[in-house]
Amino acid sequence: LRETTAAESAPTPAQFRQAMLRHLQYTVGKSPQQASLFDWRMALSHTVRDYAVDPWFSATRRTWDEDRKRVYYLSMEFLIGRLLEDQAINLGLRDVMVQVLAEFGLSFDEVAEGEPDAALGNGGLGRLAACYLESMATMGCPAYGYGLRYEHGLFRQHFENGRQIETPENWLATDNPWDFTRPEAAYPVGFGGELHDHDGASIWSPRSKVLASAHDTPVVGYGGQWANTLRLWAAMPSADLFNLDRFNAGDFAAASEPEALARSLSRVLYPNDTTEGGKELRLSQEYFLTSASVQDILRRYLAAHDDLLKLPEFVAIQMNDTHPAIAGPELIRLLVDEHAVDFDTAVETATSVLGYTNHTLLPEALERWSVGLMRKVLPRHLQIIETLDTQFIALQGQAPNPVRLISNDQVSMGDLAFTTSHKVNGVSALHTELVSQELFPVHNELHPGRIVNITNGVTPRRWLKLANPSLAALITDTIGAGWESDLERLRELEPYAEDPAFRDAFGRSKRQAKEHFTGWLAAEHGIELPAEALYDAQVKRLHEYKRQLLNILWTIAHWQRIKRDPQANWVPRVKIFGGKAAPSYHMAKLIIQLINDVAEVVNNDPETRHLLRVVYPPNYGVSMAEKLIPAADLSEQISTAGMEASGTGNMKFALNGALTIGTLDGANVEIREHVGAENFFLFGLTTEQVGERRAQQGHSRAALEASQTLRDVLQAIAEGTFSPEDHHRYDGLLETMWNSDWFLVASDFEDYDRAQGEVADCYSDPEKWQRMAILNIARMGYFSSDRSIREYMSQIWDVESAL
Ligand code: DL6
Repeated sequence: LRETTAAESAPTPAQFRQAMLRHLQYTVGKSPQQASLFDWRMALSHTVRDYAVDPWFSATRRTWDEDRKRVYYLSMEFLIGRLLEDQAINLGLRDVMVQVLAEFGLSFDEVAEGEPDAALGNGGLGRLAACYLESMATMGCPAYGYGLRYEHGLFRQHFENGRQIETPENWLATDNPWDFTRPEAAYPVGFGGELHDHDGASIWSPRSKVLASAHDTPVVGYGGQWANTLRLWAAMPSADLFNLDRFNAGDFAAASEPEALARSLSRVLYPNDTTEGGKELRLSQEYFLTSASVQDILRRYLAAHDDLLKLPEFVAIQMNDTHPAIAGPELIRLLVDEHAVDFDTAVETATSVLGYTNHTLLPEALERWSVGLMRKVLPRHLQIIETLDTQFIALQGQAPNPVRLISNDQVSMGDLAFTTSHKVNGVSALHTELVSQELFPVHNELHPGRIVNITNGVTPRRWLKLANPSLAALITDTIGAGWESDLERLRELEPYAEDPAFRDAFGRSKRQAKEHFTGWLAAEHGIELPAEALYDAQVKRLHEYKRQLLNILWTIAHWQRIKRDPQANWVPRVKIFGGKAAPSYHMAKLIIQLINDVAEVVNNDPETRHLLRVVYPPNYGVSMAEKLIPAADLSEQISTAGMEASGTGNMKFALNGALTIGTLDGANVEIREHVGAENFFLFGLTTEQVGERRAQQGHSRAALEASQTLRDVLQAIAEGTFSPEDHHRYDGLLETMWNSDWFLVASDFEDYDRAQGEVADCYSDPEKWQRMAILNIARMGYFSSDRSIREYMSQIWDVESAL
């Protein structure tokens, strides 16, 4: 039905052409003869955006008219990538757009390639937020995404002598055609200052105020029936921030100081996804996002209602990790200080409205702010947290060592988020289990049922239909259209795993995806790759727990084996790596350098280069992923069990017909259950075994002593085989391998090697491989973000679809 609707309202090529030429002339100010690719992209984007406005208006109008409950998704990160093709697909405009451009001798790919990625996120958490926004619009869930409009998104990465170098990203350097600026939606956000007591009430007088100003992007659902808003806040210097007296006295720098501070709030995305840096600025950014959003939410609610106690009937706020966890105290503050609600009622109301998604168990990523910093930046909020802490301790009765929101002079944002939420969710079944048992056991006992699991998902529009047009076309030809918004329908492909003609067609589509990727790789990076090899990919942020190290050590072992017996029947492999390391994460950067050093040696070895290549295209991001993931045969999901909360790359690869080699970690567990254990290459210690192994003294040395293969690898590194100019480059890394190995690379190496052997055997039997790949695709329907959003709507937000 939705597709029919989009198709019915889709313009004819002549109408689209006219609309685009109009924008070219009147918005961009160019004629077709003078227009550059940039000009065409601007005209095209404005044209597509126009078609988004009608569903956007009608969705907004209906939500007001029907007085619907709205969802507000607060996230410090939205890793959106490019929007042009995504919006065009959802509006049913892709074909007409491609056709009209061709009439002007333009290729859509060429025009689209100029669009910068909106890289307002670090990795999984931010990309998940982008998938969820798109799915909320597709499901007709009235929603706003709230984030920050960073001037500089995630840094650009390039390599110099194999080392990661970071430079600023500049996505707003040219016009952003998707933005609607809303100067009228602006809120003051206060920082610092003093508390005064007035008749027993606390009055906060902030030291400075910064204006948050809204920029809106319509997010259209698939089929174009519904659209929501992504509202990003930019920090604006307001008139009262500028010190005219100082300026007049000639002290220009001091006069602009508050203005500079304001600007820095939305200037950069923190490039760490595990540790926080620049503490004061980071906390201020989090509060800036949260306060502006909560003020906006209350303003919208009060425009149609007057009873603030009914807020939970009309408002659901989801906190994406602890980054916006100050939302609880902020909402309580606004209710108590500005709307005269009593404290306990305010707490109850806030808790009924808020939900918290936990995305990590890593202690270094669980935010804690020092009490001193909190007092300096947010004194009134600290006071509220202290009261919440007292209440929480009381709730624990006579417990000798109660859990506290404030301990060791630090505020634990995870504990705060938990106590101010009516639901807390983990992002995969295993992760949720660990959240309940290990992270929040006391909370869980006090509030049984508050913790729920909602396994992550990915949007099939971007990650299959857009990214992999040849496979998407094959699926539509085979089972008909409609799977895009009903992904369980992929099950209908199952019988085709036995059909030789379908398997051949699948093989051709994979080859096309490989050619698309390698064509881009050659044009962009001058790297040529053989198309017939097994493409074995690990793309994700660099982190020790994700174990890119295990992968590259195995690659060295594989190279050594080929060299020992070059005539054996080797399966040609391309090892593909992609991902960025946090700039201050030394070990992760060293692993990047090792991968690049190994690539240098292996790729230049005439004896092996037809059998093994290592490639690491720099600056991995959403648009590279869209080309790379469809081309992969093998997906590396090899984290130490118990450490990856879910993963979503694992879902994108399997949905595109890559087989997974992986541990029982995060959503791998559920992927394996869905696709079938026989269609998944499992290896490694389980979460429980990881705990036991770590407790064993000398486990790293013992594991190395048991593996001649791994010792040979480490020996080659130690001898400087990959760093002839600096034999000591990897001393630190080798020392870790021998003496600590917290991430159990050595312990899992032999089993990983066995599983990689199975991969090679299986790939040598194309019929078998293709059958397994097709069954993976057919059984991945569960991992659509539409399913995740349906679960959030029913289990957490209590909101109905408007469709
Ligand atoms: O839930 C999205 C994504 C998971 O798939 C990854 O497993 C997890 O590592 C990631 N978590 C973060 C945590 N950052 N912080 N804080 O990015 O979330």
